[in-house]
Amino acid sequence: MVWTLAWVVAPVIVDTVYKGDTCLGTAVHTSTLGVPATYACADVMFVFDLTGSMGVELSDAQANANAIMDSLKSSIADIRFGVASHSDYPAFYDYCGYSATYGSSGDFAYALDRPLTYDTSLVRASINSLYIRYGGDGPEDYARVLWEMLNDPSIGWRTSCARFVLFWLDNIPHACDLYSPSRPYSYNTGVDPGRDGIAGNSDDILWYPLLRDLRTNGIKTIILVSASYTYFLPAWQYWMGDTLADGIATVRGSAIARQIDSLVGSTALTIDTLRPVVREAAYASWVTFTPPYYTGITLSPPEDTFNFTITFNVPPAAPTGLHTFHIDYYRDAVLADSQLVNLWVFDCTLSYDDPISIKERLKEEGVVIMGNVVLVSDGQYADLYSPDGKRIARLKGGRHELKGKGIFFVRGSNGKILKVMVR
Ligand SMILES: [Ca+2]
Ligand SMILES: [Ca+2]
Repeated sequence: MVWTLAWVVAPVIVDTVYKGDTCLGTAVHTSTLGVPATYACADVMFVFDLTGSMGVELSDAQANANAIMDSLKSSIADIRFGVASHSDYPAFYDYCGYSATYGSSGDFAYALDRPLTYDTSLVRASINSLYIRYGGDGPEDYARVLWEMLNDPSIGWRTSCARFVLFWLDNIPHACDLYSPSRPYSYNTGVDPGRDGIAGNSDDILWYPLLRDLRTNGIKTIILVSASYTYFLPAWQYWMGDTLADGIATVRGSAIARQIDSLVGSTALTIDTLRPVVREAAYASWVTFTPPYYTGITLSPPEDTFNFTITFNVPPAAPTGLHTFHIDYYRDAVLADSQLVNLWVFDCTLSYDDPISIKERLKEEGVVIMGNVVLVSDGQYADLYSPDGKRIARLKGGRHELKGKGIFFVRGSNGKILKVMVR
């Protein structure tokens, strides 16, 4: 893959491990990860509240859509944009201590107007096609819209690029847990009934768990609060602090492009967690990372490096032979880079590296190794591998000379694997 948000110095680890307790059952490596304080790659969703009070903000965003996209493109080489919009559920609700008509006919809870694309003319056309609806009561279904950013597969987020939601709005969300006297900015705004539109069942959306999920899924949410409703700005800054993103009062006119570019760029300096993960679950217990992750990172431009000590500990029951798996490095839930691991596992036999012992043992299996010469019995064969697991040759009955110094692996026709060092 192309390195984007971080890169490992050594993309391939090769080692051998003798399984079991009496032999050395571990191998230790150090992995260095370089993390730039900029984004090479990003997906950006523009999201618009289309309720009645948003007319000025929408026309301003429509007039400046090209400038906003051009400015972000100048900062991030590989960037795609998409569009979503909403007003509110077109229904009356009476639940968790609040009752109101949320929206009327013509209102809607969520629409994906344009999945993520490189084609900025399509994105601009989608933004220009939006028009103002109604929205009923003051609060709107922002929780539902942000929930869809996590759950609508048609958006098309890439796994290895930074993810942004830029949300133009001017009010506060419906959510039963928004009324929480133990927290600041407690409001009683009723239920967000979720996709089924029915209050009081399991798909209702809660606000604070949603913020946590946005954070753990690496979706950075930047709220552009209408310049006419800035008294909601402190609440949004408090809430979005939970997602490691921000809320800001919208600047009207062409300056909005620079404002957004600056906000997006500044988020590249902070990382919630930088974490290695073994991709293949079956190998997760073989690998220990020290530290397990880094957290609360503030990068110093242009980049910082982070080291992980990787310990491979092979269980006694592991099959002998070559084991191939991957270590993925995640920068706030975005796959930043990967490492290929080729681990050769041997039976736990003391003095296995002793050439005489190897010779005796191999002799039983139809293969004899003497220095750089491999003798294979008639009717038998042995496969010769390089340390990274590539099969170099199949050695049939007869005498074979290994060319070049280094480590080779020989797999006999009975499946036994032995390490050969040619000096
Ligand atoms: Ca409403
Ligand atoms: Ca529901």
